[in-house]
Amino acid sequence: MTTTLIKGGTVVSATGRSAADVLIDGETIVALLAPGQAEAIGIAPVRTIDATGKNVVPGGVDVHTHMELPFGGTAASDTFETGTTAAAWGGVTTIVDFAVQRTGERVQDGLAEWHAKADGNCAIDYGFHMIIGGVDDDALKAMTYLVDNEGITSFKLFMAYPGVFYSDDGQILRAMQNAGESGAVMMMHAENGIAIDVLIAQALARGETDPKYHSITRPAELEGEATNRAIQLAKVAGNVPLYIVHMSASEALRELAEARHRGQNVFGETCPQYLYLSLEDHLAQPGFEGAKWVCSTPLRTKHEHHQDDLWKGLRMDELAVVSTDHCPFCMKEQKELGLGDFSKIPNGIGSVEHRMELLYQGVVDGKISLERWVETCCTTPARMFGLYPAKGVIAPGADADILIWDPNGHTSIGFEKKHHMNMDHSAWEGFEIDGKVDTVLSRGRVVVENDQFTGAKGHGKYIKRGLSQYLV
Ligand code: DUC
Ligand code: ZN
Ligand code: ZN
Repeated sequence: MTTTLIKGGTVVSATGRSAADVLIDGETIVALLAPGQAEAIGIAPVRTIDATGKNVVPGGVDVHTHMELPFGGTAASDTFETGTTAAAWGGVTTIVDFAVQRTGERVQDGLAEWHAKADGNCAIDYGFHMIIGGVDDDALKAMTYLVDNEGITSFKLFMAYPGVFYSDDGQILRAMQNAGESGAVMMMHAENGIAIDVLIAQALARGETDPKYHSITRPAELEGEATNRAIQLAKVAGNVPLYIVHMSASEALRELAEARHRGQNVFGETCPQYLYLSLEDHLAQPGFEGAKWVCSTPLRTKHEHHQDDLWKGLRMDELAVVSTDHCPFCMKEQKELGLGDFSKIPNGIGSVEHRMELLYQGVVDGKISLERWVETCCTTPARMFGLYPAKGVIAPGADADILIWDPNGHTSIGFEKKHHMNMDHSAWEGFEIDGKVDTVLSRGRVVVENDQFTGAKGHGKYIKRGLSQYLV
């Protein structure tokens, strides 16, 4: 077995920080030692990594990615190989991607398709949630089977995208009741897609075709309304655990916070794009540029304090998790499908590489604490989705998934700067981060060091997840 000692750093967890050396045996963390103790008790590691002046944190856990997702007549441009490699570059050591059951298809076939895409191709560990695009008796049975046998313990439904992924309220209720019985978490894309489709048709009829209309036709009220409806349905289904994905609007956050204060078992996730980007500064850029930032839920206006509310929600634990909803598309031949019609622009932004960096800037800017950075990006996502304590924590027995973060380093994000996702642009062009990914370990293997990727496709293993640790 190879022993590695990460020496001299500050180990940061969700609850505090301390000077400690981390001893790794093979793929596993075996001890946290007082500084210098390893030498004192005669441990001679094969490899020593000097982390002096650096933060030693759990590897990032991004529980919302879409590698190779077929969408809008094309497919997300990152493969499992390119996407997980980019994730590693960004200090992420686990992703949970969404396998898809399309309407009319068998759940197991959708899952098999995702395994075939990912198997042997991932640079870091991965799990799957399952999108249920057609809730019926067979799908409900399959959901229970997946929880019991396949390590898939969370299911995403859509209140948006009628005719594609959409579930009606009856289907949602049935799926939630099923999840209540099997112990699964229901994940919800909460936007009123039926009303949105009316607004889209009306906008196009008026000749409003630019990318900015993507946000204008998906108003914050319709995110708030759908969020409330999902919360009420989950309550009626028996206080089933509900996780609202990619929250962008104050209206929706208010519904979430009220339900949490009432004691309901509901959790929220936001993404870096909603914390930093806006309708005016990004989506409404001249010409077709704004297509880079077409995603759903959409970027919101900067004049209605959505971003401030989301940061506050993160501080106050109204929002539990930051993920990326990584769903990259190139401008050429992909986003371009929507030239002259914003509703045909494939929805998605590529961010899997930058979440740890962007949220760390929130620490520097005083928006969240260092510990909350670890909690929202590593520990809570791992606990929420049954990956803990193997993932999301630096503790004896945990997988040696570790990010050594240099708070004195600097990262310039941009297509010609730091950018490893399979895209022809960066949605984060020009972002400057006061900190830097220094070294990344995935199950004891160094996968990034000295600005080099040293991992390999096939190193990443499929993880059968357990039940959420937030069930009550
Ligand atoms: N939102 C996106 O932006 N892309 C993929 C699916 C989704 O819900
Ligand atoms: Zn979604
Ligand atoms: Zn998504």
